[in-house]
Amino acid sequence: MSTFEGKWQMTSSENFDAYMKALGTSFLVRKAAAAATPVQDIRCHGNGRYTIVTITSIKTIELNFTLDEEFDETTADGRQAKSVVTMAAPGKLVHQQRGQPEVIITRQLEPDGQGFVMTLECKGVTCVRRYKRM
Ligand code: DKA
Repeated sequence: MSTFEGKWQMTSSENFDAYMKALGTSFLVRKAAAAATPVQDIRCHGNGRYTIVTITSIKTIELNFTLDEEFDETTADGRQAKSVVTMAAPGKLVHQQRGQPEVIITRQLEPDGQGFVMTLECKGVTCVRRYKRM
């Protein structure tokens, strides 16, 4: 069965600057973030526990969570959020950041399990980033 477990390299990004503007991210951080080509290292520990490490040349962000359980998150751009991640369907992880503003991040596995599409939504602005298994 295909899972999110593994290392993934970003291969494309659409509308990231507009998404970061909707978040309220400063010009300098937007420029630095736009230049990054992240690798995501996703580990599934069982019983719904996950670690997602996003590695860029600017910073490394580690997220630890259990599906369906709210946790305190400091986001990549420094916002504080009450977050929850659910497996909305097989191969579909939905990450809600409840805060100001509200953000929904969806990771949808491709049918062959060799990539996923990450969709980030804030204030009606949608950014799409594609990742391939390394
Ligand atoms: C993603 O995982 C979206 C988040 C990328 C963050 C990049 C670094 C931001 C530094 C402020 O593709």
